[in-house]
Amino acid sequence: MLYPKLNRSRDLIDLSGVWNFKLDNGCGFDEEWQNAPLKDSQTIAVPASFNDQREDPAYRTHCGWVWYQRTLTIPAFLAGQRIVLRFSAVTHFAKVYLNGKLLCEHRGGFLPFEADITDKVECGKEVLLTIAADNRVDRSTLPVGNEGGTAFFGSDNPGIPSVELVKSRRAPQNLPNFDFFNYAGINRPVKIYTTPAAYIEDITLAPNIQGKNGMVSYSVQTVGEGNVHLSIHDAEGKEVAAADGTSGSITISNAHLWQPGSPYLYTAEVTFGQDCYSQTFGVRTVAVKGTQFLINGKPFYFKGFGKHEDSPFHGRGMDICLDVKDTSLIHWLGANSFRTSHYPYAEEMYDLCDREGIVIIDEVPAVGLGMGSGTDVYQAMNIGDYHGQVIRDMIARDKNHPSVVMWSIANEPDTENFPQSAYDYFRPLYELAHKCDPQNRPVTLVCCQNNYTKDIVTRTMDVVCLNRYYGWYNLSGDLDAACDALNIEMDFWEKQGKPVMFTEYGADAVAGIHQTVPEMFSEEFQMEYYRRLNAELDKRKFFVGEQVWNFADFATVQGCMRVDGNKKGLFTRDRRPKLAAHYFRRRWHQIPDFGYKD
Ligand code: GCB
Repeated sequence: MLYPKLNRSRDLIDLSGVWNFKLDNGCGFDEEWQNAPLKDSQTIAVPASFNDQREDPAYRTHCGWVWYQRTLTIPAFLAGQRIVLRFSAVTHFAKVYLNGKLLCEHRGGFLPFEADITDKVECGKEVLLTIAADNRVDRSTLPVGNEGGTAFFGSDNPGIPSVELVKSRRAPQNLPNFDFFNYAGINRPVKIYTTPAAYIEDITLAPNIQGKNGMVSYSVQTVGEGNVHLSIHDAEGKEVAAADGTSGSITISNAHLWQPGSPYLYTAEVTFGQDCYSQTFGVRTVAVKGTQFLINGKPFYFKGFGKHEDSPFHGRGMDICLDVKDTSLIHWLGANSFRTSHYPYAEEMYDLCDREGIVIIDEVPAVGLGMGSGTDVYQAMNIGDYHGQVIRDMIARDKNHPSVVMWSIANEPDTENFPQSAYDYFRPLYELAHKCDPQNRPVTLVCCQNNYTKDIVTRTMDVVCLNRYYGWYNLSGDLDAACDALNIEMDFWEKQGKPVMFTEYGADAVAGIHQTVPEMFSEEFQMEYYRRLNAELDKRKFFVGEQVWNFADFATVQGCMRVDGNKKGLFTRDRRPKLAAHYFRRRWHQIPDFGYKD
């Protein structure tokens, strides 16, 4: 799916701003709120999560539908163009109405959807746009909610009659089976774009390297009559290659490669009849060979983090200034990569990373699948087809980004209790991801700390990605024991003959707590934890990356294990460095992107 752009054939209207908003306590659809201006509405910023925008506690605890509304007028001069209404993400389920009529619906809170409204609006005439968004998470959503149970890190000791009774009486609640606040609403931009009647629907570019040249397979999907012309421009805007036709292969002589730290971008200028579109791309390859992760044929070492889209006031709302700041901090640290834990991020971040030379592991919102449920979720949950659709949609959206080097098809599913079921569930999804990707990038699944000897899924991935908390959730505070246990597990992985990396390891540190003798929750302990574990990881040649948990402190559901959110950040939520950030800054500037373990 193409990102909406303004150019000589396409107009673009951004609907960001202050909209009308109302929480629905159950009567919105019966009263048909979509048909008329919302009564007693409140103002709300779009894009942004609604949850932290007002002091009403219901904005944090609401479970169900919320309504957004505004009027708009498509300019009269756009008559004759094809007009499309596009949502970059509405969390988690959306129904869109134009003048009270249902235009489209979309399941899933982290990927774009759009609807052709050419025949639904009269240019020059005002229309009422209403969006109903559902923030509920349950066993049919990704991420997964734990209806009937407790939220992640919630604690209800079973069997206490008064507790059980109160739970059975209380109104439905969102009980996320994941450790980040369930920020919801119109989290990303809403835009209208136009195209000519015959238009370019999609562009796919798959680069390869042959000697000094770049070979780019391309295909252009179009609707309507016309001829496709494609012209490749270098970073200075000079044409370096050209071709005609909807698909083929094109050679860039003496190509500049895209690589972490040196992000050279080409642009494919595509024309089709009256329409045109510019798609940037990089010439680079990604492959796994033995125990190495290769970018452009060279062994790459991941230095970075799992992140979240999370910030004060905006919640999970797209914040381009924060994205720029975060990429600046990534460079400041000497890091080179992050994982989009635990959902695909806003498209703008991928563009930025293409330009900044930062590497991304791109993850679907499949988090919370089964952990703690005690049942075979793979049999009990009918979610595989939807999970596959989300993988397809994410790859369709992000396939052209050179920054994306690996797909993650889940975070911490249960791979231990029902190993065969887990394997039967994930194997087709792994194969699907490979099949969908025109660049055939490596595919992984991020595995929870578990009995790794029973887990038969993780070891079948292209890269073994481990979340490990030795010294924190296990062997808490005892770093000697943590290192011992880590080494025992690493001996196991060494035998598997795959590249292995940490996609999470970490310790909470409350900024400002200092100790001469480091204990848990102090900044000193967090730093010491990393210093000790890294010394062990450095001894392992097959170990290809350290992504710490987390880049910055972030909001979570309330719970007795969380003090004002998760405090495992190297930075505070407002991006102030903790001691561990300074430690990693010293360490990572000395570790090269390529050839670290040679
Ligand atoms: C994990 C999860 C992550 C949590 C983290 C923690 O394993 O993948 O979502 O936030 O642990 O801090 O507990």
